[in-house]
Amino acid sequence: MKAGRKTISLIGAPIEEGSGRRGAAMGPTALRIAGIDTMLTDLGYMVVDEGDLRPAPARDLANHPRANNLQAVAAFTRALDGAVHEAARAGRLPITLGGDHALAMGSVSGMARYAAEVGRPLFVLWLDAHADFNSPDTSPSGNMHGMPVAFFCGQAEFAPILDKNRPLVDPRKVFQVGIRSVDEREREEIAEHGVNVYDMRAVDETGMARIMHEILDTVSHADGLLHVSFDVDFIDPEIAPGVGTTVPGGATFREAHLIMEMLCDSGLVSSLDLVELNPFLDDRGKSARILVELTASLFGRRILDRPTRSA
Ligand code: 4U7
Ligand code: MN
Ligand code: MN
Ligand code: MN
Repeated sequence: MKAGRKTISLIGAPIEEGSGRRGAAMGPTALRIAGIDTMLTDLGYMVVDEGDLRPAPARDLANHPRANNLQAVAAFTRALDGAVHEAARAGRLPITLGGDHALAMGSVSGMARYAAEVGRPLFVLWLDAHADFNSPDTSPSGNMHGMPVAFFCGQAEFAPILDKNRPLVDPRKVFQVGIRSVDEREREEIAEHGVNVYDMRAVDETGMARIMHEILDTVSHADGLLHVSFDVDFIDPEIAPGVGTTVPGGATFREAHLIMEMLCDSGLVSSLDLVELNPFLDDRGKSARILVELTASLFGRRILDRPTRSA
């Protein structure tokens, strides 16, 4: 990522139907207003803004009593699976601008297909307060933004949203960091399937640097691709309030930046989701701006490169 002039695709996914409330559909617009494209251009990247996705209507699917708005979620999943796969195949690095976290059903599935084609294992770094490993069977809410990890690991095959024979992600190649809210049955599923969870206690006890070294070493030794899925609620809500599912005790500003800086140095990141931003709940664009700042660190901005500005 550091070398050369890499091209980045910005893919807007204005989905909010996975979240059970309104507002996340304004996320892509807020990220653009916060300057995500010019920030990347200033860092030397070629940026192709593909605009907002048009969902591919999924009228073939019946409604599901325990998977709210299944048709709408499936429509975005299908469109995003295609768009992300296409961008990666064309040699561009896809950044999906969300949109609620159900969109990771599509973005990660698209990358899993790409990884299978190039013969490299796909790893997922899941930065979130939640594990998002529910299925319609286990979910207390029925909201699909709590199900994407189970979906791309093949553990939530309740409707033909994507091809059953698509490449799945091995749950042992999923690393979750920042976790502090897991449902009872979700907890059992995670343990059963071997998802790697670094909860907030692990962050406190071990420290973010050591955790990230461990994860990056594993990906690097396997010559893997690394998809990063960043849920705003990973950060403490006092810092980033623009999100519908706040959980206290989240990552600090510096912990989040350190992750991004270490990811940048690793050169392993193949794709990124920025999700769950709800501008309707935000405080004067604060959370959108933080997401753009964090993305800048991921793509090479250094503290010592930054102009000093007054607030
Ligand atoms: B997010 C929840 F019950 N687990 O399934 C559920 F607590 O993408 C929350 O991480 C899911 O923000 C949160 O509804 C989904 C709930
Ligand atoms: Mn999430
Ligand atoms: Mn979350
Ligand atoms: Mn299971």
